[in-house]
Amino acid sequence: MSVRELNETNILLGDDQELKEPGDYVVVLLNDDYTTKDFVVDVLRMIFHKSPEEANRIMLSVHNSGRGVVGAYTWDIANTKAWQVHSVAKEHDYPLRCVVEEA
Ligand code: TYC
Repeated sequence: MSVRELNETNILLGDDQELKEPGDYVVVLLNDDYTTKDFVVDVLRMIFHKSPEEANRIMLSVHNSGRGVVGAYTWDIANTKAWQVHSVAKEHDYPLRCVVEEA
């Protein structure tokens, strides 16, 4: 391991390591042909705490372009929200999917 950086907490990081800041992971919602628009709006409101207007805007953007960023979170929160989306979608027999990506 070579020394690349000595950060402010004095943790020695290797070349392949870096400190991630909160909000470094985005939840990306994916379009499909079966999930209803109303259900997607409900998910965006309940799980991501979006306003009705913002939820509708994001839903339509994903519907039209195939995918779209819902928000940026810590790794834990992004993955918890993705799990919640898949869980509630499965409960209602919808194929709605999202992915977590590094920002
Ligand atoms: N394309 C879906 C429909 O026409 C709506 C939809 C929007 C589904 C966004 C998923 O992430 C999604 N009913």
